[in-house]
Amino acid sequence: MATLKGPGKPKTYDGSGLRIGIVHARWNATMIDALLAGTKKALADSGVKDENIAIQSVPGSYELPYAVKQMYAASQVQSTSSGPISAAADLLGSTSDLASLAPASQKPQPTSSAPFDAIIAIGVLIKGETMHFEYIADAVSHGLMRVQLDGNVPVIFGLLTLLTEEQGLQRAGIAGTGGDQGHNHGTDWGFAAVELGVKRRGWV
Ligand code: DLZ
Repeated sequence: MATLKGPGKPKTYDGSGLRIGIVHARWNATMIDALLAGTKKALADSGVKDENIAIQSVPGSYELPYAVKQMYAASQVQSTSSGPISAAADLLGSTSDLASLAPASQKPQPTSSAPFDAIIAIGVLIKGETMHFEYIADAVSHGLMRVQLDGNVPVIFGLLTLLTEEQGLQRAGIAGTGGDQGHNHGTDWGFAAVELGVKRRGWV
């Protein structure tokens, strides 16, 4: 049955030749972890190779636009240099990936040396008692849009802007309203990244 909301039944795109970047904030870690898992599952289901997914973390959502911009720039440098070391990880310092602690020679190497085909920015903002939420939500939304248009790279908007924690649990697929699990929006973001990454290589 067709649903009113959401992107509809995902058409399958072949992500096996794509390189995808993910930057996630660490605030509201329970939801972030679930959203990240949903995103990675959709990428894997689309055929994106594990070694062609680079993951970085930043403290909070406010840092997402800058991190996406730097990560993409680093992947462009990497694609024009012969060095196998992850330029993105070097630039930002990976915090979320144990593999980054390994010497460069032991790190999983990407099978593609092209710049990222799409980058997914993931954050969870929960409204508090001040105007903080409004300022950050607005700044991050505009910042991410700017990065994708100025940088000419698809940036997937994985920012949940929530009025309550319950809304986040539903949207992270942790706990729904009717005793169900809700819907993990991370899967939508993963599929969106693959679709845009594939289409970016040829719109007509
Ligand atoms: C400071 C702050 C607050 C109050 N709430 C959130 C939040 O709900 N989600 C989130 O991702 N980040 C939050 N932050 C942190 C800011 O995004 C940012 O990391 C700091 O202000 C430092 O720039």
